[in-house]
Amino acid sequence: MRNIVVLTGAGISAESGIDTFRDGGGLWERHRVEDVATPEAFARDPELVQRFYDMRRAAVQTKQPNAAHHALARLEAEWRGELLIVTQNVDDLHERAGASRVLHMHGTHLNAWCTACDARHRWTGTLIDKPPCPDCGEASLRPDVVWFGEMPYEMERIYAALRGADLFVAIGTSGAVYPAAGFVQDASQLGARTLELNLARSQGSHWFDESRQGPATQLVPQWVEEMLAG
Ligand code: BV8
Repeated sequence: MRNIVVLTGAGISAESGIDTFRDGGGLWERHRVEDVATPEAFARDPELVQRFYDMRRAAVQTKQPNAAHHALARLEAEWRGELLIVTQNVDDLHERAGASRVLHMHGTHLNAWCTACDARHRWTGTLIDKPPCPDCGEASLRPDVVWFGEMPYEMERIYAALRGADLFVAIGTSGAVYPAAGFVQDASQLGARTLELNLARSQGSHWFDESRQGPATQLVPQWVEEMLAG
């Protein structure tokens, strides 16, 4: 057991006070996906979309990584083999907990992407006021997140890591969104052992060799202790 791929979702950041999407009171209860998280929505009403992401970008900067983020950063530092974190989250809590091998397959809140010159810029402020791109000066900045119908980032590196994985672990994800929700089947077919750590059984729970239920801040440090003791 050397190479581990960990997939994380909104559930790992829930105890840091970041809303999940589908749980009670989640983002999708207050906003319609098709109004705020598709390229069509952005073309139709860019102000509504920019306000939605400006709100979330400001909020994430007031939150702190929790024990689950810190435990994964510790595993990265102390594990004898390779650990890669593939996250669906657009927050930076994995990195702020000290992890460095993190792929954001759905982008990040803290970047702005210029659709005129394709440059990406670290961004902590707002975009609704149409600020000029620092490179080309065009007012063409959008959130650097992957919307529904858009191609996720880093797919080649993710599939390469899945091909080399001995263990695939999914943490805090409902298994509702593809292609991420299909990784457990890919990993399983490629011979990896699969483990789910989630508050409740996910939609893909039956694909996992083992599923443990509970809050991430309890399950993840426990699992990391087991791995480092093994
Ligand atoms: C694409 C960024 C082509 C923006 C996001 C196949 C079948 C059906 C549909 C499709 C398909 N293939 C593609 C689609 C279409 C679509 C899709 O999947 N639709 C769904 C709704 C059916 N997918 C796409 O459009 C994707 N693009 O497919 O391009 C392609 C095809 C093949 C290969 C390459 C490309 C792009 C999807 C990305 C959209 N952008 N985010 C933003 O953040 O605003 S998705 C967004 O929602 C998140 O990133 C995440 O992916 C998803 C939310 O899911 P979770 O993170 O799991 O969160 P959720 O709230 O659902 O669940 C939380 C879980 O945590 C729960 O299980 C809960 O029990 C648990 N939990 C809660 N608290 C805790 C906890 N666990 C532990 N501790 C706790 N305390």
